[in-house]
Amino acid sequence: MTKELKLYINGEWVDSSNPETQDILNPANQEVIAKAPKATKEETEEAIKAAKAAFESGVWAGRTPQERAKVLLQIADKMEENLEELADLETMNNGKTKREALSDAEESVNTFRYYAALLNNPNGVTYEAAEDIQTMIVKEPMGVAGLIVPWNFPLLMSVWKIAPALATGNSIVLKPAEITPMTAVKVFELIDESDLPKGVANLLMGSGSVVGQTIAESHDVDVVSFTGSTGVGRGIMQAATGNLKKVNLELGGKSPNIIFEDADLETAVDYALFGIFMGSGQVCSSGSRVLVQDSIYDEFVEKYVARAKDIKVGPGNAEGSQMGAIVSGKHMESILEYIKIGKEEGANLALGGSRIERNGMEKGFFIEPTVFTNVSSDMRIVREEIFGPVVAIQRFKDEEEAIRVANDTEFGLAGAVFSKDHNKAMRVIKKVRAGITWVNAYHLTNVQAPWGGYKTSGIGRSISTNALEEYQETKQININM
Ligand code: TAP
Repeated sequence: MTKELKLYINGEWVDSSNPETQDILNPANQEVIAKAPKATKEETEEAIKAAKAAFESGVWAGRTPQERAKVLLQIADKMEENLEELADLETMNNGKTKREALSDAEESVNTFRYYAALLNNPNGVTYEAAEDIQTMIVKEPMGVAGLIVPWNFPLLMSVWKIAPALATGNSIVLKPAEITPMTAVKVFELIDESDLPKGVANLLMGSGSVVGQTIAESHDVDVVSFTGSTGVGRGIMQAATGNLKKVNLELGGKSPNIIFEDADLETAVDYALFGIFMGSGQVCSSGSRVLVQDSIYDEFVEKYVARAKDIKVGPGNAEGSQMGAIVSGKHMESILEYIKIGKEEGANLALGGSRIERNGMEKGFFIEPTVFTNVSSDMRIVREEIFGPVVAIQRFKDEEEAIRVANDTEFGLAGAVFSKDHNKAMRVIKKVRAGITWVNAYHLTNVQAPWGGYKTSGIGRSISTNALEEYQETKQININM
């Protein structure tokens, strides 16, 4: 039976007054797995009001850090008990492989535990400002945090926002992407079973233009944390000007992966494949531009294409699938359009390029791992974020050209360098204008390290201790002793 989802407002599961619903699909076979409500502007305002009332009452913000940590750990434990279900829901709704979904679920549990542990730390500093004057600098919650999440990591991106926002004592209103609400609903079911007071956490399903926009514009929302496209991020920043709310943006990328001739070739090929084909390339930090030094270009491409050909594409829950479905038919069409553009621009299609409609994938949204070679920096497939399993492999002559080409982009999210020469690798990675970088690796990340981008890839940082600041005010208290 198709599950009918509900909104979670002020600690209650409620139906929307809007009779229109959104079919939630499994992108591996287009089966309808649930029907989601489309919250109205009024319902969004109601959820914000509930969050504000909960904040002002002090039921959460007024609790000691240890009490808040206890609730975060409860949620983490409940998620761990439901790890398989969370991963299955993510695979079913997003299309990613079960292995990827399990890793996201485990990292989500770690994230709640990490922020619970941080609550043991001192909350500020004091110093002698002048004779008889003691100054305290303290951190305080901001109030209501609006959390807007994309469809590519529905669970992990939700938790990356929920955990630090709650840890710091805020109330929250979360909006998942319209097409991928399943794991967010499950997390809220677990939150509902925890000791989090009513009204502190609210969940709204609905469109970006209604629910998301209302959150971004609301004068009762004090901070908005958004992950998604650069275009929508710009709109959110404009909408936030009404009450000058704090804005945290995690946006798109077109990240360079620089392979020098002295790199360990097997390692470089491995990570350059993982860098783009993980999550079917629907990852903001994907290494979608691979830059390879002239002298090893042909050998690299030969090995790379041979390995990419062997990637097993299939439904995320099928045994042995290494690359899952594209999240929706609409997004699949957009990726196929970019592949067409690449061919028209004169890039060489070395592998893939088509939708897969065989071996049980007839009804799903699957695209072959796609490799373009002999590309140049002016091509749209090199400049624009495709957000799919499409990689462009470019040549460079020397270190100077590698850095110039790597930074020739409006984005600055991620980047990597492959070389056995430690000094060279460090010299180059420091010049890559991006917030998340690797040397001789790709995509490895952990909750302790701040996540976010330079240039149009965003403002602020997620996870790590940096994320606490995104949800906090800073106050000085000067005491005349
Ligand atoms: P978007 O279309 O930007 O959607 C992201 C979220 O914003 C969704 O919940 C969406 O709701 C909502 N939204 C849409 N219009 C809005 C508006 N006017 N006001 C407020 N909210 C609005 O992105 P996407 O297609 O879901 O995700 C793909 C993009 O996100 C890629 O460009 C990718 O690079 C980026 N991304 C970046 C990161 C990081 S960490 N930097 C992580 C993941 C994704 P609906 O679903 O209802 O439209």
